[in-house]
Amino acid sequence: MRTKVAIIGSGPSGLLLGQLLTGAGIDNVIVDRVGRDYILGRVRAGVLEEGTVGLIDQAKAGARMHAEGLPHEGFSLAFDGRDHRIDLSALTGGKKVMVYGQTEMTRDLIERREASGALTVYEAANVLPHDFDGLKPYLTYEKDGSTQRIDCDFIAGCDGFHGVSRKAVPERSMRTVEKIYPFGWLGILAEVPPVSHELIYANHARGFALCSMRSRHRSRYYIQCPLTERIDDWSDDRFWDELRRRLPAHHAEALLTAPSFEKSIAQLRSFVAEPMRFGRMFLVGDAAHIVPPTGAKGLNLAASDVHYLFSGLVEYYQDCSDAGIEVYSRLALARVWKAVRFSWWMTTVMHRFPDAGDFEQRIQEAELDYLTHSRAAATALAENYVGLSY
Ligand code: RFL
Ligand code: PHB
Repeated sequence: MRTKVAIIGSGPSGLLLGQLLTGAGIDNVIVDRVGRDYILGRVRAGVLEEGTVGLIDQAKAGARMHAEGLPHEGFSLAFDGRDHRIDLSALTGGKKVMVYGQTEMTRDLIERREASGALTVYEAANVLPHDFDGLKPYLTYEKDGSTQRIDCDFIAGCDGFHGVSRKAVPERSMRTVEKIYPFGWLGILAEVPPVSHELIYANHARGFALCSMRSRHRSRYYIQCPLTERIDDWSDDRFWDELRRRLPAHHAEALLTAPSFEKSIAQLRSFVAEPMRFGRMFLVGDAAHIVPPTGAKGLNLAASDVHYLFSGLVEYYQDCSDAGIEVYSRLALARVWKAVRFSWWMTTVMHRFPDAGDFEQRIQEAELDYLTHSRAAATALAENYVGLSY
């Protein structure tokens, strides 16, 4: 088989890139190691920046998102027993974020792809990129007992943090930077109206908590937990009790509960691999970088990478110019590092660190006080939360 762009991974970055390329007449094939149902069963991000919304529209997959997604103009920072609202729109000249689940966005993109007739190979084992240093890269994978080969002009490694594309790069050609945080997030989904119509990021002596949502009748809640915690030790009742303790009293009293239908623990990590281009292979999204979820940036960074790469590939095919491809890594990384900084900062401000002493604790309190009393400080938070421009 031959295509122009072979995409490894059918997550948000692979699907978004694939749909934009298809729309521009640039043929592409997506190969994923898991199946369609598995991909649609993953519960992850929930907050989309306007730039991400614009790219989904450009991929012609935005109709349901605009009908069912919830535009949010602010969120609450809860501490000292009360809410402190961050008015995103007032602080950023009218910008908003869209609360719409990654699972739904993925479903919309998959359906668009199926309607366009572009090929996705699911359940492909042993996917491997080859010869991306030269002019004729190709992918191999195993399916139905035989080895298949896709020849292409470019490979897009959209295969997430545990994928093969980054691992295929010789160590000497790549620099990686990593920070692991000393706690995780225990998250649940439940079919109940959210406790508040806006997100609540709570800093409490017992640890961080986040009240988010997927719709007006489906809630997504998280609590900070030690890394040693086991999911089986967390009954729904224990989770709800702990969440209530970390929220201001009026929210704790209003909290509606129901049996959870998803429960998982996520580790928090900052990670960047540099550069993001190796000859004719590009790393995109979580394959190149991970941020802790506190700033809601992971999926949005995957989208901004796609924006830069798509522009470069269009320039290559339509204007016969390498210029956009040459600058992909530099442009993407400049934005990535600002989001890494913001996610680290918001994680540091909102969580209780097990090794924090009195000094760190008092600095955190001063930071929260400053954020909620200085328009300049709140503006910096809001500008980053709604997403820096591309
Ligand atoms: P994905 O989504 O991991 O998709 C990668 C795809 O590649 C496939 N794959 C392979 N295919 C072939 N061969 C292999 N060897 C392969 N290895 C993997 C996988 O099956 C999969 O289909 O990466 P992508 O597309 O770069 O998208 C990144 C986002 O998924 C991620 O950044 C976000 O989910 C992060 N994130 C959040 N981001 C936000 O912007 N806002 C949020 O509110 C937000 N909340 C979150 C989050 C991530 C979380 N977890 C669990 C990681 C909340 C959580 C709890
Ligand atoms: C979510 O809804 O899953 C979510 C929202 C905001 C975050 C992280 C996760 O910062």
